[in-house]
Order: sequence, then C-alpha cells, then structure tokens
Amino acid sequence: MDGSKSTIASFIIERRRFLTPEGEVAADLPAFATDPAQLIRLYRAMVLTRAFDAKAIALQRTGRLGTYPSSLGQEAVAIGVASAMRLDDVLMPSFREHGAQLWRGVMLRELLLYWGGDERGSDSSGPKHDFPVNVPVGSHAPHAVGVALAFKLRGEARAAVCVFGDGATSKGEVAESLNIAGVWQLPAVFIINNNCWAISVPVSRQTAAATLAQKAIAAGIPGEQVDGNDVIAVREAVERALARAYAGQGPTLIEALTYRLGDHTTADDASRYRDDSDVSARWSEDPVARLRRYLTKLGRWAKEDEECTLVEVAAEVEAAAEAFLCTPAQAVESMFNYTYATLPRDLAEQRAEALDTGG
Ligand SMILES: Cc1ncc(C[n+]2csc(CCOP(=O)(O)OP(=O)(O)O)c2C)c(N)n1
Ligand SMILES: [Mg+2]
Repeated sequence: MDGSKSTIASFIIERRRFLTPEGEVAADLPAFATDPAQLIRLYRAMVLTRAFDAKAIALQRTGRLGTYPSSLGQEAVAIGVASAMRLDDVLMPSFREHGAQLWRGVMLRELLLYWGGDERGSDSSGPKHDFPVNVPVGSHAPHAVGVALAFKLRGEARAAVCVFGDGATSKGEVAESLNIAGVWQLPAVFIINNNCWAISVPVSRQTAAATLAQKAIAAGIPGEQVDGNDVIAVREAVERALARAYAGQGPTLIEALTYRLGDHTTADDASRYRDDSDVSARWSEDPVARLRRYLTKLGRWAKEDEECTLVEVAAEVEAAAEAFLCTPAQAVESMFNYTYATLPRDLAEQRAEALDTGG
C-alpha cells in the first residue's frame, strides 16, 4: 500500500433510460409517464416534428427553402426538453431543436420562414423571451449564463435552458460557461444533443473522454447521460435539473445520447463519410417507434390512431407550407434596416445600390 496517496475525489457518470428500444419498460416510470394521455401528447409532437422535417427537406430540394438541418432521429431530445420546461423558462436552442420550438408555440410557418431566410420567422408566436435559433456553434452558452445570472439576481424561479451539439462541447466558451455557472450556482440547464456527429467529425475525434456528461465534473456541477432516444428519460432528467435550478441548487449538464439519422444539413452528403449500414442499424433505436411500441403494448395506440395522426400532421404541415409559400417576400432594404440605428457608410452604400438595382 502506498501511504503517500489517498483518494480526494471520485466521480461516476450515470445513464438513465426508462424505455428500451423495443418499447419495454426498463425502470419505474416517473409520474408524468404513468399517464398515457401525456405520453400520447409527446408522441404526437414527435410525429409532427418528423413530418415537418420531411416537408422542409422537400421544399429545400425543390428550391423553395434555404439550407435546412434535419432533426430526424433526434425528436425525443427536443420534445423531452421542451415538455419539461415552464413557459417562463428561457429556451436557447441551437439549429436542430425544431420540435422544442414547436412545443413552445412557434408555428410551423414561422419555422419555414426562418429557414427560408426570412428573419420574420424569429419574431415568432413562441415566448418572446426565448432566444432565436443559434447557428454559431456553442456561442449561446455564455448567453445562457447571462440569462441565468439575471434570474438569480432578480430572485426569480426561472431557468435558462441551453441546447447544443456534441461538437459544441469542444468550444472554449462552452467550458467557460459551465465553469462560471458552477461558480455562481446559476439556474441553468445545459443540454448536449449528442447525435454522434459534428458534420463529418465523429465524437471519437471530438474528445478522448468516455462521455460528454463528464465535462461537468471539472466545473463542479452535476452531469449525467440519458438515452436521448427515450423521450421519457430526457424529460425526466430535465425536470430534475429544472427543479434544482428553481431551488437555487445551481446548474446541471445533461448529455442526451442520440443519433443523427439524416445528413448534417441539406448541403451535406453524409454517405461520403459514414456507412449507410451504420445508419440503418441505428434505426432500431428510433425514438418515435420506441414510444409507439410502448403505447401499443399498453393498448393505448392502434393502427387507426397512427393513420389518423399521420393524416392530421400532414394536413397541418401542408397548410403551413402553403402559407409560407404565399407570404410575400420582404422588401430588399429590410436586410439593412434592423441591426444599426445609423447605418455604417459601407452598408448605406450597399443599401442604396440594392435599391437602385431593385435588388
Ligand atoms: C462557430 C462556428 N464554427 C463552425 C460552424 C460550422 N458548423 C455548423 S454546424 C457544425 C457542427 C456542429 O456539430 P454539433 O455541435 O455536434 O451539432 P450538430 O450539427 O451535430 O447538431 C459546424 C462546425 C458554425 N456554425 N459555427
Ligand atoms: Mg452533433
């Protein structure tokens, strides 16, 4: 025995799952999940998110939408997170959380406007205090610290909920945010939507760590992993983290482990860097099918329910797409009008030029 050393700290990272991929119950369900009506609501939201996704891709492929990031296979993260939140919490999404935005009241048409390059989509029907989609990887983590600090200073029982990808965990500002949120014990929940890829970079090339959840350890905050294809597990973990935040117990890092079943965006062709067979194998963990299997076993979901839901969401999505396509484009000068009170000279010149040429 070496008397010169002793253990001064040790850590474990837990992983939670309630439903297996086959839709079997793996652990005692949290209270909300014992109510089939609540689960059906989560299920329907995931199905709507998926239908929206397919439509958005089709619109992009036919030249009617800009570059679009699919959330195929990751619906349980978005819906699990959003369904755990209160409306007066602040959602700070990255670009793959369409389902969370929808849950919080953003309309399908508004999402299409945004991804169609029209910023009016960010002035949405969701809570005005939610942040717009964050495209720069991980740069909203410090913003979450600021939001959470404001809640703490004001003594409000609210939380900042910041979602980013596995790739973002290699960014300095994400590490810095976790660190200072820990020091200041802020009401923030950081969620890593780990879809195993950052464009063509697999997680194994992103970090040598066994999990991303353990990035919490150095910050001195709780970190855990959940099965990100189990909407019950995601929601349960976020609910617990939010309860800690409201009670002044500080931030939490949750790694939701899922898989990106589609391309990174419509500008990507993932078959160039990953095997189709790997992707096919991952379909066995599909979060939508998983909850459907469970509801079916419960006797709460039949073929007719499925058919009916698919027809309903398709109609919702089609109507939104029509409304989006009929929305008149903004005047060309609008792209210059909202950033500066007084336009810098170069932009003023560009604005004049754009008006001269009619855009
Ligand atoms: C600061 C910054 N650098 C680079 C990019 C280009 N980029 C867009 S998405 C992406 C990968 C992000 O991976 P991850 O964080 O895992 O999120 P995912 O796309 O998988 O949801 C990169 C590098 C960017 N948007 N912002
Ligand atoms: Mg990723």
